[in-house]
Amino acid sequence: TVIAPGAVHVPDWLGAQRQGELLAACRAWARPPAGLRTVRTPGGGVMTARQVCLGLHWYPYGYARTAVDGDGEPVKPMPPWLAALGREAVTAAYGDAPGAGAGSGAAYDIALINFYAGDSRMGMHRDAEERSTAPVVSLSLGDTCVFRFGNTASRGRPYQDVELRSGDLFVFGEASRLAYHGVPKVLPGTGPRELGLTGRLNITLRVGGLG
Ligand code: MD5
Ligand code: FE
Repeated sequence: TVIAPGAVHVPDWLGAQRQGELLAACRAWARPPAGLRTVRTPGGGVMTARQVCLGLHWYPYGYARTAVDGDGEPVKPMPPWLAALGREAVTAAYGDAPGAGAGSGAAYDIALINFYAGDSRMGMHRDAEERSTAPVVSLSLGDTCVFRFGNTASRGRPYQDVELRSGDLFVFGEASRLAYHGVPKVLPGTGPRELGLTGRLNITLRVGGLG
């Protein structure tokens, strides 16, 4: 479903087996060193979603090679299979016409994994720390959330609220790459029972273009 130019939602893209495999990998990445951490914001607040990074470590507002606001250890590498999943996702969303959603064609080299407990939220923001214009690939596991997809001018209206469920793919590229967005609500207890996850995980795959 095309939500806006360049913003494509593909419900139920990951089947049960691939969801289980991705969750198991996320649990391994969440362990120290450079594991799951609480992100502190420059204003002295904390993000309610906890995060672990692969490839490069995101912090407000940049990227680093070590967990600068965590334990200081080197960030875990981006596995080639996850980079390949990013390419596959872009093709699933945009088709394989030459140049479709292309960006530079560079490899997906950053993954940000956000864990949302039942009361976690993410305020409206845009993702502008990457130097590449390649689409951001978003994969959801566990509980359903309300995802708020806004506009490029401000945090406010107009926006559209879309429910993202376990296994859903969302690709943000082209005119939607710099849109404001957030997660106003997680719907506890709505994930697939057999997955065995309490809460929600979101995995975003990105091309840094940061050398
Ligand atoms: C989430 N994560 O559900 C979302 C999904 C983040 C974040 O927002 O920064 O980790 S990714 C949503 C996204 C990414 C890039 C561009 C746009 C949306 N967009 O243009 O709307 O945890
Ligand atoms: Fe974001």
